[in-house]
Amino acid sequence: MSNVVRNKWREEFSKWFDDVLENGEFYDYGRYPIKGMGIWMPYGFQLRRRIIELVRKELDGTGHEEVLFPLLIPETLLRREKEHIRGFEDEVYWVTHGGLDPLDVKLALRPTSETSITYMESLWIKSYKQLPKKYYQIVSIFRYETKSTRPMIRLREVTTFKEAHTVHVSKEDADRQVQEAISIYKKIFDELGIPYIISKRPEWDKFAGALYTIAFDTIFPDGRILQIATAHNLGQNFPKTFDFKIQLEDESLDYPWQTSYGLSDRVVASAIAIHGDDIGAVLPVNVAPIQVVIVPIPGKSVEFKTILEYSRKIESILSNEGLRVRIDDRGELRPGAKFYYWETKGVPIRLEIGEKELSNNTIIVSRRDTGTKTTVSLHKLSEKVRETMDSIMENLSNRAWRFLRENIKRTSSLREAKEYIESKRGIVEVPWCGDEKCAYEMMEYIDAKALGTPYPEDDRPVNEKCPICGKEAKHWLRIAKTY
Ligand code: P5A
Ligand code: ZN
Repeated sequence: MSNVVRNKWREEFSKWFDDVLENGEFYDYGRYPIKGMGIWMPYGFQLRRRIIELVRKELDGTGHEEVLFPLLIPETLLRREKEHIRGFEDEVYWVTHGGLDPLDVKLALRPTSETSITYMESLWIKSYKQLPKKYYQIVSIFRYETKSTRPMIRLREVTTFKEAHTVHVSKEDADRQVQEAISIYKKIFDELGIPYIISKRPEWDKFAGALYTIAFDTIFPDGRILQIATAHNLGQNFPKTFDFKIQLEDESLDYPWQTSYGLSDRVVASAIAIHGDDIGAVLPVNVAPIQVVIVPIPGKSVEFKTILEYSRKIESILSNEGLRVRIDDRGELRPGAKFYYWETKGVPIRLEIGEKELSNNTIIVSRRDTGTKTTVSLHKLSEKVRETMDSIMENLSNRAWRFLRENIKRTSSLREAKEYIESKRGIVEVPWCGDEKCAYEMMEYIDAKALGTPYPEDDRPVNEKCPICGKEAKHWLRIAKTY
């Protein structure tokens, strides 16, 4: 179609993303008069809702209980854990007044909920018998982000913040919980065909107040890396500051161990961005608000009404099977314009029905991902649609995983690493002694950010020297241009 720019998806990705959110009517961003805050429009809201349903299903199915905490956190609670507040100090929005009255205690719009949840847990949980405890909530959080804001990707109001918070008797249990979080996130991302690499974040980049942080990163079409989820072992840090002790099996008292893990609107952004093409989005089939669109095509020798009737019959067959189907019966639009409209929105399957199909009792099935068209007879339609849905999902996932794998380069030459990042972005893995200073020098030279080291840890020796200090390397350090 006319306004398709070649390679726009990869080469002008930011523009592509803004245009798709707007033209696809997903999300209105940049017009609301507060930076970093956007509006979920009906179509985008449906996509978001289905992704949330998927997240809920996985969490509910693994013994997590959904809760809802207040948006406001008193300053006194937020300041208890010192590392935590140091990490968030310059990102907190404060409520200072109620009407005209200044408040005695300032209230924070939660930037995350470790402090408020731990406070209440300290009142609820008294014994090892109540553990493990796994809570989660899906809420808005507020962070006064200083890096440049972007729709869904770096928000100041994160509207789809899923935060899980768990409590355990021992460090080992908390470690195991981090493993469970990882396997839950793998499942969710696999269902969406979103590829990922898992890294242990370096000490200087772990979550404020955590013992360690494990992160999921994905690659965007422009080769930049986006953190799409994190899981933290929080140790006993928060319980210690809230005097939160539990009775153990041997009747002694001790602080419990915690984890937290989260994901956000970034997952919706990834579902839209990663599988797209120069025309627009291509949505993962299982969360697409509309999975099949039917476009009746006017013919010369039959009335449009008759084609429409045949289309409605097909619609009811498919929707009776639980598929999300829509007929585009708008009279004023030409078929080509309708095709383009639904392509931008990423509808995975289009059925085209004209006079020829009507007289032969057939349907044209067109795939959004490959553009392939197949004619099938009516009695084979359901089967064909199901099969095509599976095949699209598999293709999207394979394509995305291939792109991620093709954009990771292991090299012991810093110059090669720098050239790689400059020419195609992606991720480089360089030998590293483990010293923070060496990592900073490498990041500065390559002009990119350290994601951390591969997780789970690779037992095989690196057998390379740190290119900065010349000492034996302990790890491969991943470095990339990030969002
Ligand atoms: C884990 C959940 C936490 O806040 N507390 C509760 C822990 N971790 S985190 O890494 O800081 O955030 C979790 C994930 O949320 C996404 N995210 C954002 N998405 C959009 N805009 C933002 N400003 C933003 N900040 C964080 C990231 O995917 C992050 O991994
Ligand atoms: Zn070194």
